[in-house]
Amino acid sequence: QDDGDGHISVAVATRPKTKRPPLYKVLLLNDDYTPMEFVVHVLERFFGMTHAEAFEIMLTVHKKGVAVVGVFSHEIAETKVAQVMDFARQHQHPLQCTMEKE
Ligand code: NFA
Repeated sequence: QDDGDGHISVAVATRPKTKRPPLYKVLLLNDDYTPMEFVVHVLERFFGMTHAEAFEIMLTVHKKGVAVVGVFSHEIAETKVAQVMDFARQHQHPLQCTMEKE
């Protein structure tokens, strides 16, 4: 279309994109020393799992080496990781918790 000044304009359809914040997986890693009951307690306390859920996820970590224990915003994921790492250190267990972008 001629805009009147001799230039040609081309209409390009755009979709209004609503950007959602990225989500982060919180991962629990297996080790040879942290007691199973301690891991179950961590999952109940910091991730709101029932005892049965916590036991199941603990066994998955124990058998497979790692499992996703939750998916959160960056800030919540960082807080969960810090809470688990602090709690493990306080009890002198080598339990490791990390996060990664989904
Ligand atoms: N592997 C640990 C043990 O046999 C249990 C464990 C499970 C540790 C999940 C860390 C994470 N005591």
